[in-house]
Amino acid sequence: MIIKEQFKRLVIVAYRLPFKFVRSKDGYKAIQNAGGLVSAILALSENFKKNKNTLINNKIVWSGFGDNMPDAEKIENEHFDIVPVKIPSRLNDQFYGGFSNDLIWPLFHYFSTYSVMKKNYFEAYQEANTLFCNEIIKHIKPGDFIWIHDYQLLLLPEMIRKKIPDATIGFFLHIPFPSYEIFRQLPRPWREVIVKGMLGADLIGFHTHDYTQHFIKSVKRTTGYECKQNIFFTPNKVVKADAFPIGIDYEKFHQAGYDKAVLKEKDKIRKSLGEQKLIFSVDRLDYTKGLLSRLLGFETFLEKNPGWRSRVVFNMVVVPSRDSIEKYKEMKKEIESAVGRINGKYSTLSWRPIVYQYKSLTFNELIALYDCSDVGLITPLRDGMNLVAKEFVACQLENKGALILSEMAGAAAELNEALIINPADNNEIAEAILAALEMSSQEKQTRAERMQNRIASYNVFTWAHDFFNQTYEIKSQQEIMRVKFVNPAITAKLTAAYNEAERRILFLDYDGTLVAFAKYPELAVIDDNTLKIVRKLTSDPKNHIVIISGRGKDFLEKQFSDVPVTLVAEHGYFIRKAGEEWESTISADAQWKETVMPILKEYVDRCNGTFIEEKTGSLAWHYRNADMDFAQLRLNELRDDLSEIIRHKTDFEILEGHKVLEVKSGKYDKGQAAAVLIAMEYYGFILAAGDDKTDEFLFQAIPDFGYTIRVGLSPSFARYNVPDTDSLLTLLQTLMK
Ligand code: GDG
Repeated sequence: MIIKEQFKRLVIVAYRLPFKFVRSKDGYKAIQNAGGLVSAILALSENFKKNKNTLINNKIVWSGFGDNMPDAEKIENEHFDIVPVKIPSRLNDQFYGGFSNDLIWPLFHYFSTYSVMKKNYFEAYQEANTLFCNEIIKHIKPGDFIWIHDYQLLLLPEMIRKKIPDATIGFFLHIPFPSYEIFRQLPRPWREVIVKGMLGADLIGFHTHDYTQHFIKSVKRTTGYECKQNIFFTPNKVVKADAFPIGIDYEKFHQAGYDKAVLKEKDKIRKSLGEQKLIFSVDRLDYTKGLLSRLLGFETFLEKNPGWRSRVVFNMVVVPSRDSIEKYKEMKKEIESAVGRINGKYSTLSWRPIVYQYKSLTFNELIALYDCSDVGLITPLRDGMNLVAKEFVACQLENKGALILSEMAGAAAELNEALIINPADNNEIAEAILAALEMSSQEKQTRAERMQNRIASYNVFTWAHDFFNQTYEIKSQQEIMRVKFVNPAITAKLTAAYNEAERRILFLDYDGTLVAFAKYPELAVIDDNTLKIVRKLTSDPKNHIVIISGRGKDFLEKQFSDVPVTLVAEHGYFIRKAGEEWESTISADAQWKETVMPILKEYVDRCNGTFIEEKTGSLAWHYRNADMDFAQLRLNELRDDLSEIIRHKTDFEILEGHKVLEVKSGKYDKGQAAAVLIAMEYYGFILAAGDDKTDEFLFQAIPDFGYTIRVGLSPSFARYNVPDTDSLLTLLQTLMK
């Protein structure tokens, strides 16, 4: 895989710094932290060096919380330039211990009852993310690729974006993104700040397709932004969300098994095991890891399979983590008491079923244990990915042990050849242990090799490169769209053309273009300021201003009662020139309404929050206030039902707009109405602005020399975009200066 030329330097931002700095006799000693991300980035940086990668040949910048940092001018080591972020310890308690670990961590792992929703936690979280932002922006250079990691920094992408609008920002979440039903337990304003915070990135990565889908749903429900094939259309840029299952440095783990020191370690383990089979697990102390269910599963196994007693030993290593927190302390006690109980029940003079260790292992010990194990027993109740599962597979050299893996781990999506279990079911764990111990060598080998092939290919480097490349792709897409955004140069061009023309016609759509959407159509009335701008436009005798809308004529008339504009109502069914009477452009009897109305009513009943708007020539089914996904389902059904009738009757047709399906008499649209008005005299300047699918007809009717502007960021026939109604109003004012 190629890393595209564009990125010159990698800037990692993660809560944890990859090193602890401990004072020693000769200054400071850097000690590498244990943990998934650190291992991944270190592996990556070593690989850059090995391959003399000239694109990313600078040191990697790593910014993180700088506790225990020596007070030195510049802190670096052979891999990293370190940018510490100073967070006062009380703030850190509330931000990291509080919001991150007492709220987001349990909630996103579906332990919602453990989540402590405190307002001051959220405030601390915002404050700490701001401290990160302020420090980082001091170090960013053009060409940097800023890669922000994990749940402690969900707000950081948007914060950096505000300060450096052009920055390239990737965000990766290492833990699950939960279903919307869980996410919505957060207070409403927090939800919005969190998803908008993440959307500040160009690319947002998750471990699995499911997490990505959960995120997409949460964004849609929280912000209403459109999303097509994983791409969000936010007001000022497109953002992509996708699955990037993190990998491991496969070769490092696989080859380590041949290392002399590891071979020695393996010898030691085998000698102490004798004829016994080994079941192994290693995790940080955490309630998400399913440590207790694992013990209960093993207990059930011993109970049901007396023949295996004294022939198998379960080595359960728990790595100390967060054990100053009450929940973790309690859990540790529970685990230790379960180990004591099971060992008490089944031990003999010469055999202890569980060897429990509360400590970290050295890398060599870990590799040796992985390979000597007959069974890897990994049973998290929820886990973003679980690297231990992949490492276990990579380390199977001789023994080809069997992997038992929880279906709740992200890794289960890739490691299909593992024995996949539900960790809440003791019996299933017990049966899987038996199946794994009795599995033939041939089958174990086949399964292990298949998994090895996969993780050897999509390893940590492929993962990172994939992420870089996808960011590059989305940046290029943004670039193409940016060209369309009205900028000062385009404004100048428009103004010049406006000033030159003797006669001008400006078509302005109403909802979403001049006036923002409201909960119900009748609430979207024009405000004084907008009316003033429209009035000023009409005061220039060179201007012909047309308000062109899908709205009924009475509503439009009321909004523009004393403004000399041409009104086009109901998508062109009616036209009224200033000071004249309404004229209908078609003659239709709208008989079809009798057939269609009952169908629409049925859909109002079947989809809560939807309503019908009746106009002379049309009936509109609005779904803006309904659950979007559910409405989408009903919309598809409604479209099918109506198409079935249209096959037999031809006096009406379907028109789809922004969160509305409209059924109208015959084939007319805004484009036809505009064409009629344009043909009436010679206009040297033509402008059309709209925000909706129905305005696409209008854009297509405008001659090539005209200017078409789509409000909002959506694929369009329009030549230009502006992000929102305010920007359009500003542009109109600029034209008149
Ligand atoms: C988070 C997500 C996601 C563990 N004990 C020892 C040791 N380790 C190393 C393992 C592995 C890493 O720590 C643990 O990674 P996990 O993925 O299992 O879990 P988390 O720390 O919770 O990581 C997780 C990960 O981020 C990456 O995105 O997979 O879902 O929760 O590399 O080898 N290493 C040594 N001794 C130990 O005792 N040497």
